[in-house]
Amino acid sequence: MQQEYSICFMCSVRCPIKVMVKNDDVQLIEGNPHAAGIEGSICPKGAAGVSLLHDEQRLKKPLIRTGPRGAGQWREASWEEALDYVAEKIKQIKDTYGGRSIAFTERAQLNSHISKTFMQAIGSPNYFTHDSCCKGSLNTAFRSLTGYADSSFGVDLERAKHVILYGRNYFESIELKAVKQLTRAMENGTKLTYIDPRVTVTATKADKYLMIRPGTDLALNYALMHVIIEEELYDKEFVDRWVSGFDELKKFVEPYTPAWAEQETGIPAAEIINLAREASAAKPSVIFHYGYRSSHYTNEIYVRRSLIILNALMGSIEAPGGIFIKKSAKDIGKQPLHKLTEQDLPKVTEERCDGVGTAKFPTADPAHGVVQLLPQAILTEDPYPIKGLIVWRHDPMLSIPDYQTNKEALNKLDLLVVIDIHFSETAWMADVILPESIYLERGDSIQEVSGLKPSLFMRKPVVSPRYDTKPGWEIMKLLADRLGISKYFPYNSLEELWAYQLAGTGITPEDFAAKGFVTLCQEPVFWDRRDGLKFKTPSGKIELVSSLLEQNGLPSFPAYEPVKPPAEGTFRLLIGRNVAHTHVSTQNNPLLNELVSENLLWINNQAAAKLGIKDGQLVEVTSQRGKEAIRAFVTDLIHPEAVFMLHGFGRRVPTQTRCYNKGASDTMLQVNITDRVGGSPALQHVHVTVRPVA
Ligand SMILES: Nc1nc2c(c(=O)[nH]1)N[C@H]1C(S)=C(S)[C@@H](COP(=O)(O)OP(=O)(O)OC[C@H]3O[C@@H](n4cnc5c(=O)[nH]c(N)nc54)[C@H](O)[C@@H]3O)O[C@H]1N2
Ligand SMILES: Nc1nc2c(c(=O)[nH]1)N[C@H]1C(S)=C(S)[C@@H](COP(=O)(O)OP(=O)(O)OC[C@H]3O[C@@H](n4cnc5c(=O)[nH]c(N)nc54)[C@H](O)[C@@H]3O)O[C@H]1N2
Ligand code: SF4
Ligand SMILES: [Mo]
Repeated sequence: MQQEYSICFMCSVRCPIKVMVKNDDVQLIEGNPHAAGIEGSICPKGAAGVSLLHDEQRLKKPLIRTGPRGAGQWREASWEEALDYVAEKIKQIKDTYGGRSIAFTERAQLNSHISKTFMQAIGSPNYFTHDSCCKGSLNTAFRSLTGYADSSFGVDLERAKHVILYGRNYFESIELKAVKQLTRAMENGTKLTYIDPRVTVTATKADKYLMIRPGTDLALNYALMHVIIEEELYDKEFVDRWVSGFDELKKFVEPYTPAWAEQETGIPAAEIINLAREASAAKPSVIFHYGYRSSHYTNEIYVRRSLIILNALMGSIEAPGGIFIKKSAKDIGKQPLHKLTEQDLPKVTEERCDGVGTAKFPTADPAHGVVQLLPQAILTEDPYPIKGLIVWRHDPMLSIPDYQTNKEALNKLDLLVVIDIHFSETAWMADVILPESIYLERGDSIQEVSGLKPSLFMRKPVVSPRYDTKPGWEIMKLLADRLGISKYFPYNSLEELWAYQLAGTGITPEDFAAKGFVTLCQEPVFWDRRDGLKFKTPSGKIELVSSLLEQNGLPSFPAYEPVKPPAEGTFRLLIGRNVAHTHVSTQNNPLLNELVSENLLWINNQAAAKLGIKDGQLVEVTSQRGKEAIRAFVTDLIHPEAVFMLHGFGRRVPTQTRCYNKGASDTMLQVNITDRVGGSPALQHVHVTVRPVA
């Protein structure tokens, strides 16, 4: 049996793995025993990579649509024919409407520098990632306060004395390393406070669980700041040195007392005061976790800002056991990996179709765009027509709220190309499907992981492709060749791509053989909190009164306004993930489908009793956008104002037989509204009615 090191891709956390291979087949997948923090462990999804490899229902050959969109009529094509077809259509659209009329969307990934290069070379500004729908508002919150994107921050769970999680459901919506670190820390006495309208697995592990009324976290945080400032519990030295706008904050939070917040959140004032005091007692080794998914409400950016500000008040930024700025290779004086985007590419001056980076949407991040605005841009042709869309490792049909509108938008395109491994709902609408080899069958661009100890990780093929599939970097190169832009893709093989990235670093692919990764420094790097912090704001400080916001006429501290509560007889629809599934990717995986084959509607027992709903009964959930059937889970573990379902079920693609029509789709019910400052969709701004199905 061979042993190979690579990187998992059953979700985009990308844990380092060890794969046991025999006769060109995978026997077992485990965590990489050499990787700090992981030490050999793996999650259920990671282990189920074997069943993805053997799945007969994944995409096997390029397909060209023969019937109406969404009718499921295809013919198999050779790669030559499929790529020629796509290139010809791109040329036609480009000639008629200009390069800007081609959009591209992907889940940000290791090869994103290739996708960005492709878009720039064809002259389009419309490169999107999934990011806005995940954590766009968190990104803007971080940039508004520190000048850094959210991806530049990490949490030092291992050394923290007190961790406070706001719906950051670590033990179900996992990052393996963080789960291990938090568990170890708790064994050593770290305190965990968990705040969620729902009793999750993480809640059951916490020292203190607070059931908050959905959508009121901002009220809680304003009251916490009120107590921390009034009782002078903040880190004065840190605030004096690194924070600007403190006096404005002090004045602003004055009216937001714990008694006021109790009315709004349902959390007793005494608990709020207690939390402020306990957290401060642990400072600076305390983490007010800023969250991961930040696509809940329209005030999301201000919720996320309030969490980051709480850390600033605790002085926990760049303190051991606090939140830290990730160090890149460059930060520690090492040559970073080369990216294709460093080349002298054609300048694209057109404005983006979502308005990001212009006066229409000045605060969201143009590096990602705001992808949930794409369906409207396609439908209205405002500011100009979008006629072609390339989708790589993303399922916008399900990952952008409001399924029916997404469908209308995709229907309007002249060209929809999907690069996936499964028949996603978006692939089902495509003109051409280009099947990618799965992560066990392909290599990708080498990954530079920033952090306290920056390192490089390598994904490499561990078995040969089972079907007529190709790696995405090769697909992009073959398309580029046909579009006359191949000079920007100076590689013909994985080895050449790696060599391009590694040039001048002194590191070779062989250096990854022993452990699967190369560490660029041995000891964790913290910057000096007295003098060495490097914030990227105009003032070089953490700007509570934000230059980014104020320059664009937006407030740094808007007066608290409640998120619209559900009317009598309706519920707020909350969503989330669980440990057996990745978003919309794994519901059809043979093993994972066996673990969790449908989602349930969590509903409060008293609310259910009023509606005559019994545990396990089929119910109909209706919103202003759609209607779905799902079985009820009647419980006192959820706030009475809310119902909850897992994302990713209620699937409509019949060839995915294991998950077809199982459970309900949140996307079908959601409304597409955006936090116009932060950039995330407000996925939980939807109110639903629930009734038993006889
Ligand atoms: N309605 C609703 N929308 C949401 C969310 C929600 O809870 N509800 N959650 C949001 C969040 S937090 C996120 S991160 C996003 C995630 O949104 P997505 O990125 O769309 O979801 P995923 O399930 O990660 O992956 C999407 C597609 O990638 C494909 N895929 C998997 N591996 C590979 C591969 O190796 N190569 C290729 N080419 N394709 C592959 C899968 O088959 C799937 O079709 O959704 C966001 N949008
Ligand atoms: N197993 C698994 N792990 C994953 C992923 C996956 O797909 N599967 N995806 C990864 C990705 S991309 C992401 S973004 C993260 C997501 O990780 P998390 O951000 O932890 O997100 P969710 O699973 O979306 O869970 C959100 C939680 O927020 C709670 N919540 C809802 N409304 C409120 C509210 O108003 N206030 C508070 N305080 N809580 C509320 C919900 O009840 C739910 O328990 O998970 C990552 N890890
Ligand atoms: S969390 Fe699980 S599925 Fe995601 S990368 Fe890590 S092992 Fe793979
Ligand atoms: Mo996410």
